[in-house]
Amino acid sequence: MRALMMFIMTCLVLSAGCSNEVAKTTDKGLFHIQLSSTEKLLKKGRNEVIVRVTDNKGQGVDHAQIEVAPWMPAHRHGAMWPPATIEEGNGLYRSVIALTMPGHWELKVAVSKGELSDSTTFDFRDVKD
Ligand SMILES: [Cu+2]
Repeated sequence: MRALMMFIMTCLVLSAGCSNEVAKTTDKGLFHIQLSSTEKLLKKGRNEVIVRVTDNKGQGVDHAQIEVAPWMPAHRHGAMWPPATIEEGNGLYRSVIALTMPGHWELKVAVSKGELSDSTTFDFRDVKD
């Protein structure tokens, strides 16, 4: 049991800090958001991130408004440039996120489509240079 807990904890830490793919369901449960990158998620500087948005049936959500907002809680500031997000089709959106410093960053991703809007916040505890 203890070993299992350790295993789960390690996976959680890895999925938040080390991998280049993370996924979460939005706060109201309306959408599922997956972030992925060919490089580490996230690093200081320029990050090109694919945002995949699916609904509760696993279908890609097209023509949604996607807002990506980085925030550094310890210093109470965001990014110098708001991330640009471009729709690619099939529920995929490409976002360029420029982070000005290493450290703990939060990334709030908000999705709105028609009457529906929902968001979630991803946590990146150790953004490196
Ligand atoms: Cu800062």
